Amino acid sequence: MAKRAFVTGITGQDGSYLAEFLLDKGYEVHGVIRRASTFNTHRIDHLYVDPHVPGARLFLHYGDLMDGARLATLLSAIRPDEVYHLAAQSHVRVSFDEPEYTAETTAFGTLRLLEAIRRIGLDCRFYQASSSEMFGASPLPQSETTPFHPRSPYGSAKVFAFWSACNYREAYGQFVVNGILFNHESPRRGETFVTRKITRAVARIRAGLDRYLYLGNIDVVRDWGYAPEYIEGMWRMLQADAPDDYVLATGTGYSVREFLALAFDHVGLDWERYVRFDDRYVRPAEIDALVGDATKARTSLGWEPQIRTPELVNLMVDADISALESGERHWIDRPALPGWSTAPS
Ligand code: NAP
Ligand code: G4F
Repeated sequence: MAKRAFVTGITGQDGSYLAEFLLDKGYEVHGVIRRASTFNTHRIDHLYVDPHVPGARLFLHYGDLMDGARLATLLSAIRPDEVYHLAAQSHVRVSFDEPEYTAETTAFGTLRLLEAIRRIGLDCRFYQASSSEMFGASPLPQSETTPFHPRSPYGSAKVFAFWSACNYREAYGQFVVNGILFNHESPRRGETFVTRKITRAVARIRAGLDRYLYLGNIDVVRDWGYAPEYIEGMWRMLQADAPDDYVLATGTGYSVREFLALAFDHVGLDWERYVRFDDRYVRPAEIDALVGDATKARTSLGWEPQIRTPELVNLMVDADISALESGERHWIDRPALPGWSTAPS
């Protein structure tokens, strides 16, 4: 019997790579999508097969983190072996504008799922998408034993979700893991996160379509890895003998300023001529630096990222240039990783 996975946030960056990964592994994949007046499935359209076609293994269901009854109905009907909970209001700057909505989705959304699983009596493994944002102002490098000091409504909501996950593991014996992931990026990254905003702007400025790129604080440091490698880490956490919490990170930090230099250098441009400051992108509270220590994931799960920030920058700039030149998004955009086939069927 194929394993059955339930994925929230399947239309996001991570959800789309995870769906590819699980389909490649032979899973039946059930994804939750939000009803919208426009199509929001562009990241997974290349994976979709009409469910009436024999052998289809990707199924999409309408649902929302705000609607606990719907989540319970879906879980009860699908009865997955593994739940990957990736959906969230995931933008830190937006969480300052919409703190209540962020808490409702990013914090209580996790609780709704955990409680639904408990009430149904479902025997499944649960992955919680925890975040390095929870460490906030804590000293570097940050590991599983570093105390949390969140600096945004998003970070606080993720701390609530983290402890809810631990609590359901301890109280009810559920197989629940927290993946504490540092920033991971790709050509599928949302266009308003800083890496993609930069690589997309490089492609447009190079083509003469834009003159300037407007940014906020460019002195902050982040540990940027390559999203498909982190997806494999999530899966490995759920295959372990016992549930636990793990940091995934590259262990290297670069400032936004350094990211800018790498990205513009890649096309032979001087970033200082094109970048302007706009205080609209400055946050009421900032995290100066996040750099992770993923020793536990390496020793316990055998997880080790291969792609570091400079290579990531190049692949993202190249993807944005090629998307602009062809007028198309390229969703089958990842180099082959060990154990992955090169293209989903
Ligand atoms: P993303 O691209 O922003 O995707 C978020 C997903 O959540 C989308 O599918 C979105 O649906 C869905 N979603 C948002 N609100 C929802 C709601 N109310 N009900 C149902 N679905 C909803 O995020 P990502 O980068 O893939 O990240 C995946 C998860 O990992 C998130 O929980 C994020 O907080 C966490 N995380 C990410 C990073 C990172 O660096 N990428 C690091 C640590 C943790 P739509 O497509 O309809 O908007
Ligand atoms: O790309 P960002 O918006 O990512 P941030 O805030 O680190 O959050 C991302 O990573 C977290 C993991 O640590 C995830 F949990 C979260 O869901 C998300 O995926 O901003 C990175 C840095 C920030 O310090 C920000 O202030 O870049 C700085 N920045 C400077 N100018 C900007 C901009 N960020 C954005 N988005 N846009 C700017 O114009």
